[in-house]
Amino acid sequence: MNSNKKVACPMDCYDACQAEVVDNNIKGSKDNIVTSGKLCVNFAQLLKEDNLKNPIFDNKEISLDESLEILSEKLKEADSSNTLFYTGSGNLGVLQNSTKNFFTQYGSVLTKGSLCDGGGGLGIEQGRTAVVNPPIEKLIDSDIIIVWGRNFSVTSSHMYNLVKDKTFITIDPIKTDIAKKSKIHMQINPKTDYELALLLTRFTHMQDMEDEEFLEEYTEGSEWFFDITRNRPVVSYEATTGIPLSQVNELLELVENKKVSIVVGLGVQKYFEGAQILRCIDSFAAYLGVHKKDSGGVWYLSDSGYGYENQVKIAGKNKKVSVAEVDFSSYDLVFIQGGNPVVSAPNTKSVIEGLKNSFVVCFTTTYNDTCEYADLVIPSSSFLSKRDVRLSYGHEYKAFSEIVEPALENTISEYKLATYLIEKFGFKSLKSENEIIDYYKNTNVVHEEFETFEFIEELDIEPLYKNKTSSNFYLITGKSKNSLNSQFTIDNHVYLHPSSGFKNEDNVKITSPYGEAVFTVMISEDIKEQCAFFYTGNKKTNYLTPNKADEESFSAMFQEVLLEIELS
Ligand SMILES: Nc1nc2c(c(=O)[nH]1)N[C@H]1C(S)=C(S)[C@@H](COP(=O)(O)OP(=O)(O)OC[C@H]3O[C@@H](n4cnc5c(=O)[nH]c(N)nc54)[C@H](O)[C@@H]3O)O[C@H]1N2
Ligand SMILES: Nc1nc2c(c(=O)[nH]1)N[C@H]1C(S)=C(S)[C@@H](COP(=O)(O)OP(=O)(O)OC[C@H]3O[C@@H](n4cnc5c(=O)[nH]c(N)nc54)[C@H](O)[C@@H]3O)O[C@H]1N2
Ligand code: SF4
Ligand SMILES: [Mo]
Repeated sequence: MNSNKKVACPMDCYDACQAEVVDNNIKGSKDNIVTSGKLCVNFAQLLKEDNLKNPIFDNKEISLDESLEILSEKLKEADSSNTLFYTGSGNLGVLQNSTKNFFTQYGSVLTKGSLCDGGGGLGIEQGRTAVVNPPIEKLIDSDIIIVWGRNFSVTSSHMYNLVKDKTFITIDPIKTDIAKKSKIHMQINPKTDYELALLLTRFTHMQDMEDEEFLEEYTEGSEWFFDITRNRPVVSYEATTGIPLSQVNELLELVENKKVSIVVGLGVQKYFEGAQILRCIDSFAAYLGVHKKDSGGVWYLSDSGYGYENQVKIAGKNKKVSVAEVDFSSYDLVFIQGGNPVVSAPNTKSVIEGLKNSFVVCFTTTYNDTCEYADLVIPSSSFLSKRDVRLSYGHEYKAFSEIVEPALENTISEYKLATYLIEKFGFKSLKSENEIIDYYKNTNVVHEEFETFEFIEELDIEPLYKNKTSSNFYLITGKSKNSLNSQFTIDNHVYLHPSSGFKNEDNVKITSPYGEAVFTVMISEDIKEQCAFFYTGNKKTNYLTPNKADEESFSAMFQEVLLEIELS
C-alpha cells in the first residue's frame, strides 16, 4: 500500500472517519478532529471482508467484460420504464451516485423515502426548512447532553469520545451503553416520545424556564404548540410514557441555566407519524431554548450534502416509488447497488418473493444475502481502490479517499461502471473524477443555523399502546457495536426482559400481522418489559415488519407493529 495516502471510511455511520496509510497499515488520521487517530472494530472487519473477485451469471463465474456485455444487452432489451434502480447505503461516498446518474438518464424507476432517517428528517425540515446540525464545537461546548432514541456511544463512538466527560441524560426503552453512563435514564415506552416532549414543555412553562427571547422572535405556532400540552392532565402521562413525573422534574433541574444539547437518533421516528414525533421534540427544544445559542443545539442525522451542489446528479422525470413499498416482482430488471434488502428492507418474505420474479442484478463488494436471488452479480471494487469523498450526517468534517491499492482485475468502481454504460448508450457524460473531487475539496460549507422556525401546531398520532393487548410486545431494533447494519458479526437472537416468562435458549415463534419467524431467546435486564429487542442486521427481524410507507415521507416504519410470542 502506498504510504501517507488518505482513505475515507465508506461506511454508513455518523463519524465519517478519515484514515491514512502509514508504513503499510491503515490508521485513523490524527489531524481529523473527530477521528482523532482511532478507527473502530467495524473498520477492522471491513478490511478483512472476503470481497467478490469475479462476476457471477446463472451461478457461474464469468469475466468482468462478459458481465458488462450481459448487463448492457439486458438494459437494451428491457423497457426502461419497467426497470428499477435501488441503492442501499453500503458505501456513502459521493461517487456512489454516478450509477444513479446513468439510470436516471436511462429512464428507470427510482426510489423515494428512506429505510433510515426519512420520517424524522421531514419533521425537522417542516419546522426549520433544512436538516442541518449545528457545528460540532457547539456540542463540545455544552454541559448537558440529552441522548434521545440514539445509542450515542455505539453508533457514533468518535463523536461521543469528544464529549464523554459531559453529563448525560438518556431517553430510551433499552438500558443502552449510553443509558448506563447517564445521570438520568428515562426508560420510556416505545412511541410515546411526543408525549414526553409535551410533558417537558408543560413543566418548562410551569417552572418559568421557557426561552422568552426565542419565543418572541419566532412566534409562528408557539402558542398553538403550547396549547397541545394543556390537553391532558399531567399525571395521565405517567402511565402512558412509563416515566415518573419526579424524573421529569429531575431533568429540568439538571438542565436549568446549563448549556444543553440534544442528540436525537433513529429510535423516536421508526413509526407511521415519525415526522410529527421529531417535530414535536424539536419544538420542545425550541421552547426550552436549545436552538441558536452560542453552545448546544439539536443534532440528528443531517442532510450531509447540505450547502454543496451535487456534482454527480442529473435532473430527470423518472417515476419514483417508496423504498418501503418496493414490489421487486413488478419489474423486468432490478439493479441493486450497495444494499442488502433481503435483510435490511421491511417484510423479508415479500422482498424474496419479489426478487424471485424478476431479473436481478446485484452490484456489491461482497456476496450478501440478496445475491442468493440475483441472476447477475457484478463485483464492485474495494473502497481501497476507489477515489471518493465522504460527507457526514453527524458533523461537518469531510473525508477523502485516494487509491491505495490497485483494483482486482474483475471488479469495477461505481464511477467506471456508470461511465461505461453512459458511453454505451450515448448519454450525457459525467464530470471527471478530478473535477468532482476538487469541487468538494475546494468548497467549504458554513453550517448556518435556520432563519425561520415553525412550531408544530397540531398533533395527530395514534399511539401503539392504544391497541396493545397484555400479551403483545413492542418490536425494538438498535445497532450493534460489532456490525454495520447487515454486514459483519450478526446476532440473530431476540432479547427479552425476565418478566416475559421465557428463558435463555428457548426457541420462540414470533408473529406479527405481517409475518412470522423463529428466534432463540436471550434474557436481559437491559430490555424494557413488554419489548422484544433485536439487533439491526438480525436475519429474521424484518419478516415481522410492515412494507408500508409512513405518513408523509415515503419511508419505512419498522417499529409500527405489535408482536405475539409463543414457544415454538
Ligand atoms: N456500530 C454501528 N454503528 C452504526 C451503525 C451500525 O449498524 N453499527 N449504523 C449506522 C446507521 S445506518 C445509522 S442510521 C445510525 C443510527 O444510529 P442510532 O440513531 O443510534 O439508531 P438505532 O441504534 O437504530 O436506535 C437508537 C436507539 O433508539 C432506541 N429506541 C427504539 N424505539 C424507541 C422509542 O420509541 N423511543 C425512544 N426514545 N427510543 C427508542 C433503541 O433502543 C436504540 O437504542 O448508526 C450508524 N452507526
Ligand atoms: N428492522 C430494521 N431494519 C432496518 C434498520 C433497523 O434499525 N431495523 N435499519 C435501517 C437503516 S438505518 C439502514 S441505513 C438500512 C441499511 O440497509 P442497506 O443499505 O441495505 O445496508 P446493508 O444491509 O448493510 O447492505 C449494504 C451492502 O452494501 C455492500 N457494499 C459495501 N460497500 C460497497 C461498495 O463500495 N459498493 C457497492 N456497490 N456495494 C457495497 C455490502 O456488501 C453490503 O452487503 O437498513 C435499515 N433496516
Ligand atoms: S466509527 Fe464509523 S466512520 Fe469511523 S471507522 Fe468506524 S464505521 Fe467508519
Ligand atoms: Mo441508517
